[in-house]
Order: sequence, then structure tokens, then C-alpha cells
Amino acid sequence: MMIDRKELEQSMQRENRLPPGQALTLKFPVLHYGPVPVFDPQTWTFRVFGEVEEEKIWKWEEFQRLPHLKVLYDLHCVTRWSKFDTHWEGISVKKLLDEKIIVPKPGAKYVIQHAENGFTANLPVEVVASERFLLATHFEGEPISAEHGYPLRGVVGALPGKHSHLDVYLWKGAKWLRGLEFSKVDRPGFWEQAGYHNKADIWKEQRFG
Ligand SMILES: Nc1nc2c(c(=O)[nH]1)N[C@H]1C(S)=C(S)[C@@H](COP(=O)(O)O)O[C@H]1N2
Ligand SMILES: [Mo]
Repeated sequence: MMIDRKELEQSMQRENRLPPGQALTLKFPVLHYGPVPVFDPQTWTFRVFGEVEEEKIWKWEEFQRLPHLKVLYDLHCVTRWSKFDTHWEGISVKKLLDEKIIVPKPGAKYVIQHAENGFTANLPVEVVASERFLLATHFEGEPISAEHGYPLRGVVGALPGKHSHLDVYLWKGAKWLRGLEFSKVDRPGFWEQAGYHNKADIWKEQRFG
């Protein structure tokens, strides 16, 4: 069976799910700077630090035992492709906050994702604490592939049919994620320092700063 890309794109547009300047893709392009890091489950840790009541460091085994969640996201890349109805599974920061496994200090307004090789991405705490952000281990029922962020990536997606000013472009999810820093002050990440928009609202087309 042939899937008609254009037809699907028009239906997404009618449903108000296609942000301005975007085109639907059926593929899943790979985009990042630098090499794909190698995962070593023996030495891998995930650290939550900064403006939190108690710093956390989980080993891979411990991390995987945190409460899991499945979500459905529309992905919107600043390079103008959108991928709809993608299934992700992983650990929800919202749940970790609800269950007080992570307790931010009152002054925490931003979250910096720290990934392998010094890569960072910054978001307001409202986005990270919402249903549109996931610490993802699985994509479409399988562990995330190496080039898409194995074993863990931050993923920011739009919730189908629910427009929000918190919806941001995909670059704000760090692949090969190793930690979250809660911060009083905002600190532009790798792509934000390279000229991408700090807010990155997909509905306002905030592509470049
Ligand atoms: N660690 C890391 N994460 C990253 C990047 C990167 O360079 N390094 N690039 C970002 C950018 S620019 C995009 S568009 C998305 C692409 O995700 P994908 O390769 O899964 O499509 O990853 C984001 N996460
Ligand atoms: Mo990107």
C-alpha cells in the first residue's frame, strides 16, 4: 500500500496540527553535532542537581526502575519536517515531581539537560514538568536507536490537537542524556548559543534568535 504523504499532510493541516512552515515526513531524519557516543551500562549515571532539595545520582539499573509512562507526540523539527503520532516510552519528570522523587527548590525556573560530550539544551521548568517532555528510553516499542539517543534522550513533543505556548522544536530534547540541572537562571544551550531561538515556540515559528 502506498501512503500518500501529501494527503496525510493536508489532513494534519485540517486538524490544526501542522505548525506554520512545516512539512510532513514519514521518515525519521537524524540530526546532531558530533559523534554518536558509546553506552556503557557499568559506568552510566543519571544526575539530577542544582536547585533541588536533594541531589540524585541513579545508575542505569536504578534509573530503569523509576515509574514508566507511554506518550503520543507530534515532533516538529526546526529544519521544517514534522512527524506525527510517534509513540515513546520512558520516565516522566512530571511523575517524578508529582511523586516527590525530585523536589525542586522554589527558585528553580529552568532546567538544563546535560548530555554526553558537553551538549546542553535549556527549557523552562514548565515545559519539562509538563506532559510534553519525556526522558525517553523507547521509540515505537523498541529501545531508541544509537543515532536517535540510546539509551536515553530528552524528547519534547506536541500533544496531538492541544496547542500550547509550551510547544517547542525538537532540538530542545537532548539525545544521550546524562542529567538534569534545575536552575534559577536560564543558560542557553548548544544550539541556542549557535543562533537558534531561546524560546522556540513552534506555533510562532521562533526558529532563530
Ligand atoms: N546530544 C545531542 N542532542 C541533540 C542534538 C545534538 O547535537 N546533540 N541535536 C538536536 C537537534 S538540532 C535535533 S533537530 C534533534 C534531532 O533528533 P533526531 O536525530 O532524533 O531526529 O536532536 C537534538 N538533540
Ligand atoms: Mo535540529
